[in-house]
Amino acid sequence: MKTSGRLDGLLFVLFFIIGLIACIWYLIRHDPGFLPLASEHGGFIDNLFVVTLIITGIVFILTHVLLVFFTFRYKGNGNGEKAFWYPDNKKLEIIWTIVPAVIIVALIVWGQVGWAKIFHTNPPDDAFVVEIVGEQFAWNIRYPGEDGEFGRTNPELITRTNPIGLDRTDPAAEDDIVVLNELRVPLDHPVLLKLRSKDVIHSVFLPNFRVKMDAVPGMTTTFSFKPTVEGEFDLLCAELCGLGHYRMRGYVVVQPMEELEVWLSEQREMN
Ligand SMILES: [Cu+2]
Repeated sequence: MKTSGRLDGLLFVLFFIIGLIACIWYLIRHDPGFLPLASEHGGFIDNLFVVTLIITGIVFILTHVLLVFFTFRYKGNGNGEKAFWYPDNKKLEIIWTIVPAVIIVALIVWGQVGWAKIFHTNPPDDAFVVEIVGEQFAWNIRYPGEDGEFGRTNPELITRTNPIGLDRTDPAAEDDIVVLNELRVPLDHPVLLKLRSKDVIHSVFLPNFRVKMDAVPGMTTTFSFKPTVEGEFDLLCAELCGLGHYRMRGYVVVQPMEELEVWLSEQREMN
């Protein structure tokens, strides 16, 4: 069995090198980048992802190169060698504990500070407010209308034509506009999303805007962001919410406020 140890080692090195090349080739072929960015805060999230990927990538490659090197360098030759007993090295252990700890804490603090800015900062009073009510398997999008106020809803009033159970006897509900799967938001203007769900947990996912937030039955969750690119984008559900989850898909239209107001008044006439 003299040669088998050597063969195993060579196979391992070969496996490692082929695997590494395959990973790099895959990354180059399939653009690992994010979808085009269309929101103000998204740049921070992208940077955080990229920096984390670079740091963990360097550590990944370094540790694996060392792993292969040591296995190869100190392999047995079948001559009955005894392993060298190396119980501990305080200095080395302190270094490899403190260095990763500092890097990880720095990443976490950076992430937390940025996230607090995105999530725990109150949106301005003139933010464009939209309500999204998830259901299996669609998004009901409600605009508050001219009064800027959402009217009362009542689950008992839910019908095919009144998917969120809007109580039209409430004066605030009179000008509310409810559309299906069509989220329109103004360009370069803060948007506040109010999310609810009629049945199970859904997750509002706007990949281009780096927005993802659960819509939970019985409560209202929020997310505010500022769209910075005009166009049409995806509105997806990121929570496996049932058999039709895959088709729970809407779209987002970002357009200048004036155009959006024209569209809203058209919808008001139809509603
Ligand atoms: Cu869903």
